[in-house]
Amino acid sequence: MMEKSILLIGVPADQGSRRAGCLMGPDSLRTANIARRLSRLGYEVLDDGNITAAPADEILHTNPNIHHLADYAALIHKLDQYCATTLTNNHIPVFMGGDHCIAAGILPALARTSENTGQEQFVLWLDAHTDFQTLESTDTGNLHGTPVTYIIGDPSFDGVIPGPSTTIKPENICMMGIRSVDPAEQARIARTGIDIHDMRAIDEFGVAAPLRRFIDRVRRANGRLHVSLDVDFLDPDIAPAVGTTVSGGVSHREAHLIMEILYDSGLVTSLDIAELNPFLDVHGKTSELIVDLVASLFGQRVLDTQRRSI
Ligand code: Z70
Ligand code: MN
Ligand code: MN
Ligand code: MN
Repeated sequence: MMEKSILLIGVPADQGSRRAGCLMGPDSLRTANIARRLSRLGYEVLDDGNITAAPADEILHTNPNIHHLADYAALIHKLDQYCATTLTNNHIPVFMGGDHCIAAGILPALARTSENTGQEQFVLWLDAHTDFQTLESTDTGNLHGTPVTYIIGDPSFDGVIPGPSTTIKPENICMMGIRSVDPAEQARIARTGIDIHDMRAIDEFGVAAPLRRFIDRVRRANGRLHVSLDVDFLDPDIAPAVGTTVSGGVSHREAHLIMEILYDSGLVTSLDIAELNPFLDVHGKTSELIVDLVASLFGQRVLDTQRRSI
């Protein structure tokens, strides 16, 4: 997949939490020269500008904490339409968020495309959080905590907002970096077949072995692999530009290794970058780190002559 051109798409959405700033994410990544870094690796890089959904009248829900539900539905619809009309197999889409709500719009559309080509859609979810709240269980009411529930299909959305056109199979999702799970998320997660590697597992076994096992599953299934990168996956010391920092995150070296192994697999078909809040950054260092990681995902390496057997 990696010989194709890259399509950058900005999604400056920040209704998913009560902390403003993620809407600056796309422009911060552009300022950190994401396009130039990728073209230097030999890709044709196109920037399709930003996708926004018009503000919608609030939908009242029985859970009084929920806010911006109508905006969530509008964003999902807009992204779904965009993917259906614009994406082709000629480009690898790189969605620059925006908070993690964007995944709820992107993934059902990607899964539909995969279904059309007879392939399975897989997702590598890199995050401190499982984002496994439902409309009923969320106590913060922050919808960026719900996209995984939405994409696998959940009755709490039925009759409230339109559900995903195509669902993702829970067993096709692998999560890494997890270190903050709400009580309401625990029981539901245990019931799904999601492959979860929390920080305890990473400390014991590292990132390479579990990632390679997941990649093998994707390859055996002739799958398409989407990478969803929540900036809070990284340790806040190296990536402070997120609203919900959780200490004890993935290191600079572990993160690059993940990206390098993913590149070597040749299986990555799409990427989203979520939760980058440049308002909270220190001299742009988080945006620069993210661009550096994206470069590793697309083939940047330390030595030109590097050879590796997987
Ligand atoms: C918590 C909630 C969350 C991202 C924070 C946090 C959710 N589970 N997700 N940052 N990306 O509010 O539901
Ligand atoms: Mn997230
Ligand atoms: Mn998170
Ligand atoms: Mn596993």
